[in-house]
Amino acid sequence: GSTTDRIKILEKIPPVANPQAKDPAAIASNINYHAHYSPHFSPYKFEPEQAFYATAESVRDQLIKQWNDTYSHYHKVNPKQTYYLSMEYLQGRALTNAVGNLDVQDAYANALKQLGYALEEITEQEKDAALGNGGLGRLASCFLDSMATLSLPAWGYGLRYRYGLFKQLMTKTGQEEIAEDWLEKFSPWEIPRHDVVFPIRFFGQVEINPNGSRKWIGGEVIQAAAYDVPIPGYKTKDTNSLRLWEAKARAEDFNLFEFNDGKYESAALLHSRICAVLYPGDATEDGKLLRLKQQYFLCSASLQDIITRFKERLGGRDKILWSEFPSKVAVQLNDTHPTLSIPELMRLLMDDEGLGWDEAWDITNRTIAYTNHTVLPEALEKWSQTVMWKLLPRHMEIIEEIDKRVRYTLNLVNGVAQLHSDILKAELFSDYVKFADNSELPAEWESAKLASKQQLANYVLQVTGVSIDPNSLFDIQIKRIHEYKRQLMNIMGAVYRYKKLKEMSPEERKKTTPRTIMIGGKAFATYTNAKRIVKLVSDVGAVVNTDPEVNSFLKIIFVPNYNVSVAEVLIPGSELSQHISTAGMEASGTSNMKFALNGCLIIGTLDELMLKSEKKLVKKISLFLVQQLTKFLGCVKKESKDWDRKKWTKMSILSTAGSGKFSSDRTIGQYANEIWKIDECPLP
Ligand code: NBY
Repeated sequence: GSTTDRIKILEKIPPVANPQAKDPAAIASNINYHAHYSPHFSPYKFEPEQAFYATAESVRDQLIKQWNDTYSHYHKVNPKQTYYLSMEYLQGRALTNAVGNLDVQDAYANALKQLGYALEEITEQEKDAALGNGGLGRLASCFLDSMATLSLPAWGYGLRYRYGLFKQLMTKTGQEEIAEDWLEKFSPWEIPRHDVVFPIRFFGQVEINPNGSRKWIGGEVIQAAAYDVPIPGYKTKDTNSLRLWEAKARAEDFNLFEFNDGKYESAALLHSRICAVLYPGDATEDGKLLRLKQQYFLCSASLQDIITRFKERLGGRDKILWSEFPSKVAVQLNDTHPTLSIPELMRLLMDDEGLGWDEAWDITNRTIAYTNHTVLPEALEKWSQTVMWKLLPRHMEIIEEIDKRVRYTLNLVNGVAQLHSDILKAELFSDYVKFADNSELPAEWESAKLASKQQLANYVLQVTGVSIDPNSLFDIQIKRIHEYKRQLMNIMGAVYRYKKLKEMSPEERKKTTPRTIMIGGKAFATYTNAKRIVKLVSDVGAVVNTDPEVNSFLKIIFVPNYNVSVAEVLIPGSELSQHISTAGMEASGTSNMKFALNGCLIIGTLDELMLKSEKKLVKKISLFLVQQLTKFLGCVKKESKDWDRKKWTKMSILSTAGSGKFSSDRTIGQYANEIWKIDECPLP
């Protein structure tokens, strides 16, 4: 319909607030209510963008009650609660997830239809919240979903970056980065909590009180302000929170005299930039001081908030029993980035609450756990002592003391993979084999896969202009571009395939399985080799895809701007995916699990080095390439010879059936039992 048509429809539907609307007509009125009474745009506009915001606000209405109820319930029951601290969350889009979890998908689709829109057209309007880089950030977001789904009292804490991970634009010269302005208009999902503000100090010095206790004073103070994002669970009313901190300067911290004097870079203004941009991760060279400030900002704000809540929930008891703290609070650190939480909790307990070292250390030890995500030494963060002493003098005292006392007794560190996994045991599969051979399932399975491949083909056409054949084999590699992840080997394999096809006679070519190879991922902006790989893939594609002799047998696509919502189109449409990192380099990988769950077969590196639990890491990736390429091509050849639809379908069904273990619900259930020791706390 046209703009005027839609305005006419709106005029016929009374705008009604009704936040609990369930039937389509009432929901349409509620959407109209938001279009009218929470206006963010000029009146009489109801283009897809305005319709998205009005719909999202209507869905948020549905969430608010259960969100508030969940919070009050936790407050009343006062269960042990987990706090997941992460510098990164790759949330993607929230609308589809919210209507799905609220079980109002059909009602909203119907309501929007009455308003002249398809739900898909509206959900497409939402910008991805890309407050993360890759696997580590997406894992954090999956964990939040699972914590809510399992009715666990568990919140996330992160930073409200103004600009998330850059948007990848493909030009003639390869990748170009442009800022991803996810907050350009506003996010309908965040609620500023104007009552939740904590001071965060940087620099300054340590003062020794007459009684010998120490206090950190001076320096610069900035405010951390809370923004909450609702995290609805699947098939539950429990709605948890992701609390994102924003840096703010108070009027009294802002030196107007200096500013009038032409000193526009006043400390307060500089500080308010702490949350300006997500550290683009991965290669870890620069922006060190800002990054350290960001990390401390997250740790300090979150811990002050946690301690405040701990006190509030004691219900007016005036004596605080600090020994109870670890039975009310579990803190999980997502990799090294938030590890300043350890000295910060020590500082808060000793300097602000007056506890002694031993008691503070015992509490800290029993409260905080840490997950490691990498075996690459260069990805572990290091700070110079000079910088640390300058920025965080009191923390350095505490860190040195910890180092002196406990250097050899660290506990509670877990990784992200179970190496000796036994899930591939034949017995486990035996039950499923019956279904895989069942006469109806394979046909249904294939048609579902074909429908997803068709959607993926439409998407590829839309973003690259290249049309691909949904009946060809879809072979996909999507992840951050990194030498150790070996996209280079994959594209070399594709070149080899192309050369082989060129050598064949037309009859021979017809016997091969037509294949579409898709590679997508962002390269760190200053990582030259990674950017050259991106360019190579797109250049090889340009040659192959326009070669009339072979292009009905092989297409090579660089999928631009790989992110969560692009993954949601790519993964369901995949039949084969590449997980070919150099042995010993990948902590676990996570998209491999999503591919397997979606019935995709995966080619993976047999990590013999890790299996033999050898400590030596493979250092020189380039030396590997030729030798590994031969092996890789051997594997590729075997897999194309084996390619027969019936066999693929059976393997695909078995792959999905056998991958239940890789649900993040299982992971979080295990974290809850084994590490956090928290119980579910569902709304009655
Ligand atoms: O975490 C990934 C690992 O590479 C992958 O093997 C694992 O499965 C996944 C989940 O556990 N790590 C990852 O995504 N790391 C980063 O994105 C990252 C971000 C920032 C920095 C370093 C790494 N940094 O130094 O700032």
